[in-house]
Amino acid sequence: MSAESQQPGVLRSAANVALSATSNLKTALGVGVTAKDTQLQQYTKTVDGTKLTTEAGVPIAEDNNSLKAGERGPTLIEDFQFRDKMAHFDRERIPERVVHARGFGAHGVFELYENLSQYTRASVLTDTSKKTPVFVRFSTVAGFRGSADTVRDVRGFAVKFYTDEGNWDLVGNNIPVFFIQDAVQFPDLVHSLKPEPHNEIPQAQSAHDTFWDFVTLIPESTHMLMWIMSDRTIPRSFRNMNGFGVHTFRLVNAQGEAHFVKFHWRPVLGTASLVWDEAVKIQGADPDYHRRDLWMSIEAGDYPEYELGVQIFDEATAASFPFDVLDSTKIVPEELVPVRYIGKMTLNKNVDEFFPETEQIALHPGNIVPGIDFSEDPLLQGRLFSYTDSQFHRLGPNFQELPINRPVCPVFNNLRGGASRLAIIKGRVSYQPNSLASGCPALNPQGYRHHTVPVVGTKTEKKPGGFADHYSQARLFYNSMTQTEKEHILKATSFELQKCSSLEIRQRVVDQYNNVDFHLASQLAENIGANPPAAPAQIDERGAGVKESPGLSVIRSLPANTIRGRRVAIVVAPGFDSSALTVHAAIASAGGLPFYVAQKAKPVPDSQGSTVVPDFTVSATRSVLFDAVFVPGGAQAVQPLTEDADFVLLVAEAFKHLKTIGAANEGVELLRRAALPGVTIASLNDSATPFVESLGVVSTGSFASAVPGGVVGKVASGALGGLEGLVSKVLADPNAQPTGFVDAFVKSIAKHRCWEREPLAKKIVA
Ligand code: HDD
Repeated sequence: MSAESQQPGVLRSAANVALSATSNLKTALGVGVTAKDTQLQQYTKTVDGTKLTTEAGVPIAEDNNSLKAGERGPTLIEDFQFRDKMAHFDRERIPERVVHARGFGAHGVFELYENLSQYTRASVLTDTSKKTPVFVRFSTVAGFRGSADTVRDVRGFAVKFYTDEGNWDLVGNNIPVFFIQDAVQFPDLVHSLKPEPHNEIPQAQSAHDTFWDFVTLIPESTHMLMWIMSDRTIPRSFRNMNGFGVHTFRLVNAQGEAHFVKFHWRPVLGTASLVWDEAVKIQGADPDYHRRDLWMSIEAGDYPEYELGVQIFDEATAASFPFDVLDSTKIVPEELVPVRYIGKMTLNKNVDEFFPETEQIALHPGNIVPGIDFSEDPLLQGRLFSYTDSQFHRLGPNFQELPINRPVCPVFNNLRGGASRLAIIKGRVSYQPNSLASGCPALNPQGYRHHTVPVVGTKTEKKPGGFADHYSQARLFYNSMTQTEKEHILKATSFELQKCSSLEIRQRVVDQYNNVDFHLASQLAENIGANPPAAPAQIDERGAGVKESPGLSVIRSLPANTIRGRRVAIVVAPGFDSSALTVHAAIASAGGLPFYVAQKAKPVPDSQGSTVVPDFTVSATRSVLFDAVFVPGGAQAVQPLTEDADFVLLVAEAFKHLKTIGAANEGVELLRRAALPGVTIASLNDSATPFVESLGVVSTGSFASAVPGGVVGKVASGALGGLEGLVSKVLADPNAQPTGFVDAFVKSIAKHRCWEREPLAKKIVA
């Protein structure tokens, strides 16, 4: 049974059954069975057909009533079953991660497209025949374990590669830069971001005084502030999110030659975000929105995929850049070093149990393998201490022995003892060098060697000179945004600062932002009651390396050619017409997820007498949980929908959030009732026009006019076969022009949002 179908108010439909059948089929075919899966099997138990025992294996006859002296008590301490059960329960929780406490993980495989032996001897990056098992944990940074998924925050994107030369962890974020340059400031940064210590408010928010107080006192945060105030920090899903290793690392080849490298992850489904009002509402409608999406897509066999990219450059090239590649507040623009996509990660298995896998996974940027090395980036250097220390605290000294952390290659060394040690190692030797065990475990000449780097200079706390440019790349980021994205940065910052009580801090943000853009700072001042800057700040922009980098903009980079994973609500009431089935089939055939939404949790008959089983009732869901809405026609079907405020809200809110709305035949009446600004619904007229699209609203030609961002349409019954072909054609070729309603609807969904509609959407009350 899928996770979603277990939720109250969520019904199990034929579509869901089909999805889990696919998943079972994949499992039966052995897709995703890796060395790590086989290893984990040794520790995995199922309860089917078993009988209850204590942890000591003693069979249990009574578990619901404790042992008492007489029926009316008191309870006896000799009830070992009660004592053990209670004592274990009392210790079920371990310290949550001090940052990135809320996370969600999955297993998968990494496959390499091209051999990088010119640069590295790491087998994971040189052997294209290998399928390296991986575990990924996505996370938010600030919130506690129980916080909501869609808060504005950086997302962790941490991958453990179980290579045959040991574990390599790429512990990155969905943003390629960081707030600070030196790890010594990390505790201060985190203290400022977390809930304030006196009252532990607010939860999972940077919108409060202490955060903005701190970041306005450290100008190196400016670049990252632009990123976190952008829509990158409210991703649509983990499947629509980039990942970055952030730091510059080194690749070292078999000859001992080193190159610098930056790591990137690119989601195959494209990068996409929520809009802010939607993100806020999802926090209430489904706090598990991101984890549920990941879980369900894997259960459905629609495996999330990410391509691994590298930017490789030598030290001389690095020296020619106007910024320092050891500074984690800087990117290396793609225009200077293009990203080469060298492999793909596919997430194909959900965990069997959250705690032993996702909670106990111990990720650490210090876990590297021969052929990969660190750079001298002071932020990275500090991380190398913090993570092991953190794992000792959370999981104890033998955390590497936990099943999820075990490498898939042999492990032999002279570490011994410590709490909860598992390995039993024969013999009396636990030191090196030794002769009593013939020198074993012996040193391996092919083993890890640190790359030799000449070091000169004076012992000092000073930063390198190149770390002093705090604004040129912040400007590069801002200037690379579309107007829509610039407005979102302004709105997000204005929102956050309205939650800051200190006028002095608000003013400092305006002054800091003036180093990025005069207009942005002036508008911000206007919004938050601060003084506007007197004049633009004079900044030497050459430090950025390039003037503009379109790839930094999500809107400019979105490949508009897939609806995979997009959720479409099809509203149905008794008597709905056949367009619902046509659209349902077309969405599913294009890899989208169609769901029937009805008034009641019982089968809904269509105009021909057959029925569909609703997936959701309208009162138990909300438009924010879908990417598009479709309203079929049907003479009797639409009238009750127009009289139910929940359905009217479903359409109005989808419009506000710039989503595609489709309506066929009488279905346009629900759009009329929602009073969509800028949308004029003409009278019913069976004209030959196949559809009208305007601003993401698509309809049968005769019903809608001047509808920004939507589709309304009339769908000929029995036309599914032809429509299916058209749908795949418009998705394969982004320039293909839709000729029918369904392909226009699907193509509009693939665009994700209709940004042109935003000025009108502001007018809608939803
Ligand atoms: Fe960190 C967890 C990413 C700087 C100290 N960090 C953690 C996780 C991610 C990152 C994704 C969660 C891993 C998981 O899912 O278990 N951290 C980053 C990135 C950074 C960064 C991309 C900057 C480039 N972190 C950073 C610094 C320090 C830490 C400078 C300390 C000096 N991070 C930690 C930690 C955590 C952690 C306290 C919390 C629990 C854990 O490690 O396992 O050690």
